[in-house]
Amino acid sequence: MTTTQDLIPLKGVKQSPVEELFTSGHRTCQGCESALVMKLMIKAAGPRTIVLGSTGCMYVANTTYYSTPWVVPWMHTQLGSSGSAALGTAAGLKALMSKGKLKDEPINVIAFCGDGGGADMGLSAISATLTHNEYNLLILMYDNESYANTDIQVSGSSPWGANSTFSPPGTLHRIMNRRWKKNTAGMLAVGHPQARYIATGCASYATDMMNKVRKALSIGGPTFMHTLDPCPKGWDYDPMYSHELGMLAVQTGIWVQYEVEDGKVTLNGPSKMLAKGKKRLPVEEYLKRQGRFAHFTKEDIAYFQSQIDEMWEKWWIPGVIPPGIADG
Ligand SMILES: Cc1ncc(C[n+]2csc(CCOP(=O)(O)OP(=O)(O)O)c2C)c(N)n1
Ligand code: SF4
Ligand SMILES: [Mg+2]
Repeated sequence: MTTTQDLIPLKGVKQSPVEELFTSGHRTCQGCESALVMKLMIKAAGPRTIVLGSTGCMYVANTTYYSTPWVVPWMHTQLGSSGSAALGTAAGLKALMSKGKLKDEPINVIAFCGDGGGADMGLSAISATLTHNEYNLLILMYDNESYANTDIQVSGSSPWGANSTFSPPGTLHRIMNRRWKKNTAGMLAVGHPQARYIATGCASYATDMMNKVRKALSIGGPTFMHTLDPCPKGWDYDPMYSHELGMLAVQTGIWVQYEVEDGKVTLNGPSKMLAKGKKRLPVEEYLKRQGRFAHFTKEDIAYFQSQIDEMWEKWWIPGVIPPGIADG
């Protein structure tokens, strides 16, 4: 395996590099947390990085004709192809270096995808890539919980009951999306024992997120990260509350922060405190702040809360391994 960069962990936000590699020139919505994920991701990775991105808001709004915020080399790839694009690029670099056609140095390869592109359409390519442990790369799935770029259609990562253009509440059926959010990072961690690093993050906890990017790129082999990104347009709230909503997602226990390193699971930050017994905030605190849940009745909120309670009280590992897997 080729070597990786040794990206040291940041002790705090003050230690983060000043250099901006995702700058002006993008046209994402005001308050877009996915854009913040891009900014933090490349800040953590540094200039010797190639970024690949599948179709979605972070491609379309970031590469409007003749304008781009990317300072590093960047390439678009098809909606379901973040896995294959990352693998092909890492393999290409390795071949060029071994033939002496490119200077032999560690270059980070990051491919990002949205939840539509990663949790749904490109899942098989990501899975295949996570089995090729001879290549170094990171696939980062930024999850705004919808197919946002095509006007907020429901995805396998959308929350139960959320209003979307494909699941609008009606008089006959108030809850149109009856599927529970897919457990993408957990599924990939359990299914790919040779992948050395799989983690979840949220840009509201910037240092934690950046350190996870650094660890994913330094550890070697194919790695995966899943971030939860508040999206003012799709979630229907004032853009000034993005940061707060990310924190609420973690503090209510809806979103669990963890990393799986060489098969060992560790819960991080507030999620670790919740696992140790700190009181979770009521889920309603998070739901009532977003227009996509405005049609929820008291019963709907109670149902949502019961599912989160079950995840924290009955799952083998909250947010990662559901109950029943080892029963019997
Ligand atoms: C194969 C294919 N099908 C459909 C589309 C249309 N399309 C472009 S972006 C997009 C939404 C992608 O959603 P997601 O991956 O969650 O990224 P987001 O837009 O939310 O950032 C869709 C359906 C496409 N580009 N390619
Ligand atoms: S729709 Fe959501 S994800 Fe897309 S640019 Fe706007 S805030 Fe960002
Ligand atoms: Mg999306």
